[in-house]
Amino acid sequence: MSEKRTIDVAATQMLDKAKEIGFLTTFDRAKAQEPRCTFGNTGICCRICLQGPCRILPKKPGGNRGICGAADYTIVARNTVRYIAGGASAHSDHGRHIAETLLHVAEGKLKDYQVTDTEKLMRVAKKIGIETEGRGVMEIAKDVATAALDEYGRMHEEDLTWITSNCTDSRLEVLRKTNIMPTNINLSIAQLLHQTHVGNDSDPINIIFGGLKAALCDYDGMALATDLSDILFGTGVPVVTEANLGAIKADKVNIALHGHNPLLSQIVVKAAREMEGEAKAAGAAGINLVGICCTGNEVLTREGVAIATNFATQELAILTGAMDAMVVDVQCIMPSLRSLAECYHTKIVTTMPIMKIPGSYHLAFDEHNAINSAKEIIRLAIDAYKKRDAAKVCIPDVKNTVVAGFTLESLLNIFKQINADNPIKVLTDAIEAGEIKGVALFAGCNNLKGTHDENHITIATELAKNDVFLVATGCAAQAFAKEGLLNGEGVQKYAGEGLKKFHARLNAAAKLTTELPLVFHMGSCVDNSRAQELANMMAREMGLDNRDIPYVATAPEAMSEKAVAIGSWNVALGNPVHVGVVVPTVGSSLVNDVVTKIAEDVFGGFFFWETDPVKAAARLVEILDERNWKNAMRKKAIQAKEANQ
Ligand code: NFS
Ligand code: SF4
Repeated sequence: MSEKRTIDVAATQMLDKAKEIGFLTTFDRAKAQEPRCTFGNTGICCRICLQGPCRILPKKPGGNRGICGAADYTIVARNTVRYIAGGASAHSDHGRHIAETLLHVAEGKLKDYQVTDTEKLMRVAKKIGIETEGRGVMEIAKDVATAALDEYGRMHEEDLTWITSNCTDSRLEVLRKTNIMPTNINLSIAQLLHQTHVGNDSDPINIIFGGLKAALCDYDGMALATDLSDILFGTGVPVVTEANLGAIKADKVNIALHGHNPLLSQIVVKAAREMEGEAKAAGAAGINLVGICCTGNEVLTREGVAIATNFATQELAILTGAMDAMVVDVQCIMPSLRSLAECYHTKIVTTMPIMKIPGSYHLAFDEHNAINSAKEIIRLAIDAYKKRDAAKVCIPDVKNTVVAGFTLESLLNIFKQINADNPIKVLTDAIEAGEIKGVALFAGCNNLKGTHDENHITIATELAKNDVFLVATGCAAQAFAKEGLLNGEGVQKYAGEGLKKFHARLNAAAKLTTELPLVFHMGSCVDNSRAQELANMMAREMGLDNRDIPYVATAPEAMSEKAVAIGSWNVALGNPVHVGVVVPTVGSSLVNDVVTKIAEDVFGGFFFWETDPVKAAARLVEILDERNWKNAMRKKAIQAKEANQ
């Protein structure tokens, strides 16, 4: 564990304050967990049945296997894929919730939601093969929602629609040949839990392939979540806002939107705009919404709401003393928020039936009465504001300008200003000309096994220096937002000459009121599907399978089960994936070799672990160089062959 806690100046100030007043934060708790148990750390501890925990003790006679006889490779493989099952459940359940909402909108059952982006609805309908000609918007929306819901429980063996309609043909062939193409999200996840039950599958390869199948369900669930959220709430366009704890305003009613599901937060944004008057009547200058984690990314992308902070520093937003309410939905919400809030006037409001915190205020969010639910929450915040203790307020004066909202559509719109007929060619041409080396996706969390945000920033600046085009989602994108990488100054500071030239061309064409950022913020973690769509477009344009395109992914501070699922489907879809923490597969050299080496032969994609951010960046650049070199050679060979004919 690193000695330095964070590279975030605002967070450092708040952590010093926490120390001063004797608060223990997640940073202290991370320290308290050291040293870690080697068995757990490397993945060779099994707790799958009640005879466990069984650990692999190679030197003890009889100890080199679990009580049932499970070897290290079985235990490691099972543990790993169970992370995937957890992640895929979270993402796909989120998608299901959105799909249900769209269905109910189409059926006229929900008055507070609408189809906002009909253009996207039409595009998605066409993509998945739903007739649009001469049909009404609600009719089409109903079919799209039904098709999405069918992914979860269809009884017929048909490949999942969002995978087949997004992936390239050559990639679909790989997925089918390797027998990992799912036909039913819920089935594959349940089957994976069955597969890894005590006394079931002990073949590590078979277990890993079962895991990849569930990982593809994670991809499918998030791809449909992105599409349907855009249909319901609009597809984001470039927005300018700010990020870091300095976005919290001393003179306003501050409400943090935290979690992942946009169904509630979108309505809170709407309600807040209508309730400025009530806040003013309470003596505040108005209502200030800020985002944390992926709910924050959702409302940033669509509504330009500022970012307060990311996962590891969520508690610190309360420590500012000016957070009046924190409204949470699902995922990545620390249970510790409640006890911290007790020392302040802050109201923690849980809203979802599967996410409650003992002692916090639970307001069951009801889609049928969404706007009233949202107003009730805002009134709680206004009431809390009245009880705020001004003496306790201490907001770090730290924030950066953020240019975000780069859904794939809005990014392509910029490319379109240069090449109206074939926008993606703007990117692939720049790669083929050697101006930029390729694309790197930054995804995932914070992990306090390292210094908060350090891996994100170091790897991104190193890649920028090496002319890599950068896109980001999740808490990685929020790290960049806070540290000033999501604005034009970031380009001047960190980009190499080639990347600078490419950006200059985009800036000239985009004609926005502000310069484009160094890293393009593509949204929340479910929006990794947007980045994958970008990769698929690159593959189609370059006439290559995904295994050959200069595209890499990195999760510099991966933490959640969802991150494991995302990384795994990236590998299955042909992408090299860096992870910046040591993962619990290293306890079995066999499993570790399969996911870091053999995976490349089968899928083209593979994992690599590297905790040193400079080394990780160098390796990512090397991979891009290698793919570019191979493509250039291939092109030369074709040209030579053509010349000989
Ligand atoms: Ni992704 Fe987004 Fe953050 Fe990690 Fe959690 S908020 S869904 S899981 S911690 S990036
Ligand atoms: Fe031990 Fe086997 Fe049970 Fe795992 S499944 S806890 S290795 S007996």
